[in-house]
Amino acid sequence: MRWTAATERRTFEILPGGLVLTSVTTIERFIFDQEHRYPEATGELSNLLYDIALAAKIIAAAIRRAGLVDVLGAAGRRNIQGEDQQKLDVIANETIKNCLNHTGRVCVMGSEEDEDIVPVPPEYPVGKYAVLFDPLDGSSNIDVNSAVGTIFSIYRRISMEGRGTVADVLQPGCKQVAAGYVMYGSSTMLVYTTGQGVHGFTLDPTIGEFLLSHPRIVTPRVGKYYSVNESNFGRWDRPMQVAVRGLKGEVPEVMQPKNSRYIGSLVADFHRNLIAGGIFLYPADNRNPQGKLRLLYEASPMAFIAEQAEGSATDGMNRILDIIPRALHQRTPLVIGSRLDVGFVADTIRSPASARASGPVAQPAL
Ligand code: AHM
Ligand code: MG
Repeated sequence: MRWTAATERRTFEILPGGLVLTSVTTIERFIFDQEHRYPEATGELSNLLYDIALAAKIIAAAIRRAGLVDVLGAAGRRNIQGEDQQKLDVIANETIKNCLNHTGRVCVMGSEEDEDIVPVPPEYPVGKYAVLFDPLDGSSNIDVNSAVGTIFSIYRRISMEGRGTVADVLQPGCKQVAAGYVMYGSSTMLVYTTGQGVHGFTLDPTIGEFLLSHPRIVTPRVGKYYSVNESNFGRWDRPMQVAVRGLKGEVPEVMQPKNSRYIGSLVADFHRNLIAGGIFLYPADNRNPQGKLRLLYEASPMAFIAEQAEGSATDGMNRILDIIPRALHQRTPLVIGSRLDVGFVADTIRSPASARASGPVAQPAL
């Protein structure tokens, strides 16, 4: 007996030997179909996204074998942030640069792991896009086999010709033409937006392709989770403390109490909240007065994805996508996720009553 079930994403056939997948939507086909809705599209952005997907597959393969080959641990050098680079940070960074630098689609790159902008080598042609990335975010999780991710952000160049310049990467997030992340978790997922909704793909390791698994992701308006490093509670200003106490249930008539979930890996924390609903916070504190996370290759791409999924993102005062960057490695406070939850935190920290509020300023005893 043969039976066929077609869904938007794939076609199955039940044959006497079992279920067989006979048609799927690969990331290549999906990107191609989306871009070809626009007659003026040249296909360059599609190909650039596909280059990034290729880099993601190479990085995923390295991570999968991390415990078996000598790629765990420190690389013995520090990046621009003064952080010890892990070997996989270096591998991921080189992989992405090598996948992008020769294609003629990119004019300049910027990476968390490189102090200055990364030019396209002189022997290769340049193209119209500037790409920023955090090659392996949350890399402190690598050695304990927890989820890590790659984050990327794409702008159209603003310089007129030649190799790209720093001005091409210092653009506000609202100018992004695409952004996304790859999560190397229990499965590898690539989630991206080009401003036409957010779409997720899961890497099928048996065929080595990203297949459409989460079309048109919309995040719940109110979430179940809040994600923040609460060991910093005593270092936040009082309005932020009041806001987080509100998320925990101190004002149940205004804010539904939430569960806490924090991995310490932005991609994984953000992804869980995107799907299940929730809010991620990395506020400024008295050790990191500008916050910890980087605007251009962490906050802005995630903010573009959040807004496209009907969520929102703020630094507490400003929409993340409106911030004009001044430096490649600029930091920003970040509050991102379900729209009403982000609104609650923004309203609370702007409220004069929060600055006057009583209650513990230091971390409450458990
Ligand atoms: P990284 O870019 O050096 O990996 O740091 C960014 C990571 C984020 O993934 C995560 O949200 C945050 O740092 C966790 O910081 P903390 O350990 O202070 O909670
Ligand atoms: Mg990072």
